[in-house]
Amino acid sequence: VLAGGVGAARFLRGLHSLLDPQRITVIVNTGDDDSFFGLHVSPDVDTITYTLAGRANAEPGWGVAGDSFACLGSLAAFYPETWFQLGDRDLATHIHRTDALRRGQPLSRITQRIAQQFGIKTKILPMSNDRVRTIVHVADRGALHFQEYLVRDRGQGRVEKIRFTGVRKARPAPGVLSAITRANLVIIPPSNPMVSVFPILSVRGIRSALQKARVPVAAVSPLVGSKPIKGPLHHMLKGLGHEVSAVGVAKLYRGLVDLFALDTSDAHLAPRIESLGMQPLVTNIVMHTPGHSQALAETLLTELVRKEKVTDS
Ligand code: FO1
Repeated sequence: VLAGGVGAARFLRGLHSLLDPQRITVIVNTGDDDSFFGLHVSPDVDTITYTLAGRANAEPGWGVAGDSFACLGSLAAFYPETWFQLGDRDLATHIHRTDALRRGQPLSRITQRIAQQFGIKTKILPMSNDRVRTIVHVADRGALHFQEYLVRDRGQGRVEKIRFTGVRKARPAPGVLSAITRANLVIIPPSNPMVSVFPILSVRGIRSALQKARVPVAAVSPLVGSKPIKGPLHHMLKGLGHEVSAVGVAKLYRGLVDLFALDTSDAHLAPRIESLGMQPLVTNIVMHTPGHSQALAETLLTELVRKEKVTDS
């Protein structure tokens, strides 16, 4: 599974209830990692970890359920900017991660240890141990770190360009390429393609490993109608000249994805998905409850296994 944050985490929660968790490997975007108060925060990795551990906030989906914010309140005395809501329990994760990084441990090993600590059997791999940062160029505001764009500025402004600094030199984390090569199926859950999935695909060797793997690849639309389930994807698609619909997203995955799931309310777009060379799968993609997550994962798995059999024969 190639994962961004909340959408991917909710999908994984469903997949977890259907498969042996040890058979699942998640390759997670680290382009939106950032540093706050000298601490290394990996929002997507943590969202997946907390969700799979059953410890995530139900809404908005990130952070630890029931967390308090006493430390952040006290930090406000020393730092002018405390717009990134880091809870007390969440901070323990960042303190440990930062400490271990300073001792020279790779992010992948630290991520695995944190996952173990949370009782998770699924392998969670950061896309790379090397530093990659998503930079969003916004009209009149210039180049912003992803969290500044998304959280501080609430995704406002016209997006002119998106860059992943460091990605050319970044190597996939140990286990990433072999997970793709050995996979039976690859799934891209409903995540923002431009800032959650493309950073992963831009790391050297990952896209080509996927293309060579010859296993069915499925993606789920992160849009329902012209609205994202979460986040500012519609502004990004529009700003960069793409169609703001499931078709616009599917086009970004052309040549990579075999099966594209789109919402029942977008059923009329299915023929256009088909003309891109992908099999459309019309289903309910909005995951309000664990039941929805399981139903979506089950529908996708059933269809993918069928494809796998067709490909094998
Ligand atoms: N998203 C917000 O909209 N506001 C926040 O204050 C915020 C804090 C935060 C803290 C820890 C964490 O792991 C994630 C957090 N997020 C917050 C979510 C996150 O930054 C984004 O949703 C992802 O980067 C996008 O995948």
